[in-house]
Amino acid sequence: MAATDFPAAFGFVASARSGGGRLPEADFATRGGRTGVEAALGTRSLAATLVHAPGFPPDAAHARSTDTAVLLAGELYNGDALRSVLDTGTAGDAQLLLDLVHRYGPHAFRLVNGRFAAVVSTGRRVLLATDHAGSVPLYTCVAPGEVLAATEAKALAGKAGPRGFPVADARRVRRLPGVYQVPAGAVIDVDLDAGTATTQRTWAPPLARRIMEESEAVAAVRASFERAVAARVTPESTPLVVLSGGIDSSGVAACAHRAAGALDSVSMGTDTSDEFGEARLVADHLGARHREITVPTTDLLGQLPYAVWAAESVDPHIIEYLLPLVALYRALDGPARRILTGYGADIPLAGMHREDRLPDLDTAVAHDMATFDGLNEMSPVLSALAGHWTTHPYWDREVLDLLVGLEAGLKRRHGRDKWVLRAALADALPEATVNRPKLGVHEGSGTTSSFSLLLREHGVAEQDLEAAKTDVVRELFDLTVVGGRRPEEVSTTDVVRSVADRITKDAA
Ligand code: IOT
Ligand code: MG
Repeated sequence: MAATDFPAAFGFVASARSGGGRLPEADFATRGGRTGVEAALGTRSLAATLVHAPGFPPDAAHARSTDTAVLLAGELYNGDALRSVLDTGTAGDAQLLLDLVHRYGPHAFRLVNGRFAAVVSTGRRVLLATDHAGSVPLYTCVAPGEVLAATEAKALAGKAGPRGFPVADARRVRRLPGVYQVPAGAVIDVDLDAGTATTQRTWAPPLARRIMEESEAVAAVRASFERAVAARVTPESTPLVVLSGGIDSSGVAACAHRAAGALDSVSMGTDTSDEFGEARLVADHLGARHREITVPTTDLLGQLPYAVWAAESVDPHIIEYLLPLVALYRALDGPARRILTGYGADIPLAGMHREDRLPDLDTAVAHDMATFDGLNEMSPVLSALAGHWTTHPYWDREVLDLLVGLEAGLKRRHGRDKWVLRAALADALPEATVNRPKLGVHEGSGTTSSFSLLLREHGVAEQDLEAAKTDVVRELFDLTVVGGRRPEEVSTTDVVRSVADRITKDAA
């Protein structure tokens, strides 16, 4: 492991104030070393606690000039392009952002392709910025004279109260009054004295669709995707891919192997269900060093509090997708890893949408692109609770723009779902992998069915299952994110029992 294997910081809690600095302390799910940093900027200050890979000081995560300071969690993938518009050769992602902000102001963030959350204190203004996908969640609490910001909502629990000003266009966080989530692809621009804020969008999903020749589309997808994977692989270490053996993660594995010259892969299953054979086929084909991890189903459901604590999401479907991954990240022993996933490929390609009609397929794409924000399904905290850093190449800004914008007939073609992706990766993978139908992680691991079974065992009727799952996830959110309970102190069974009792009483 080397310093450059990881972003300089995974997360932060920050305070931008008029007056002297106040170093904010907070609880995080993100594991790592903590370093306090402080910039005095004349009559203002920016102070923060950064969470980072242990043993590596987060120097590249903060930068300052006389009147401006920048904090960054995460990483940038188009650093070379960004440097090309500056005269200086800068080192470190935060310094690069600082130089860009000097040149472009808040519009700097329109140029960046990355996985990050950032805070900038400049003049009387505080800028709070997310990447296009909001893939590193960012929360804030604003009052005249002080802006608090953190990459986890729980870090702001109890810090806002009634003094939190409303922030236009930002999402309120359940049961945390005064705490708001910065939208995906946005810069919130706060006037520090007044505590007022305006939001500027730096990215929006394309609404138009491009018509392309088959071969042109296939080549464009392959080239763009290879670039995205290569940007996420570091020279010093072997990448680890979480591999189901489906086309999405197998494509990541093939390109990561190509970019790094070596590959580790890992596949997760439960005692009821796994995709080990399908993943092994791909690992053998690529010559990857491959591992299989089996998590007993009761352990898996017992980790629901961790999934909700990490994701800070109250969507039960999303939690079912994320739970097996959280369990997998927690089961990885050994040193911290840089992990690539195939997560998110199904959204621009409507891979979860099992039907042939193109109008419905494009409706699904448009719907999912309009509703992903705030679900936190790409949050780095899901793995950072076990010290690992994840990145999702299908949601690279360039790949995503391309995939979303392809006309639906390239996504469903020749009787195949995700056709353009399958064709783009055909020469790099076994034929059986290229043609394999979609199986969601929640299905492949049996998560959805075992969660349903647990509720039925507690007396929940079939028609109440969805509502019960929603209530369980909300209750877990209220306990761990709002209430500050550690996930190891929270019992899935107890929460399921109390939700089931309430629902069966209501039904009686
Ligand atoms: P799925 O596509 O099955 O899994 C997402 C990623 O998790 C895979 O690409 C792979 O990297 C990893 N993974 C899945 N199963 C395993 C396994 N058994 N072992 C190791 N790694 C595994 C849900 C889903 O079907 O995941 N995610 C969709 C859709 C999200 C919907 N969100 C939304 N509409 N906002 C996705 O696009 O990833
Ligand atoms: Mg997938």
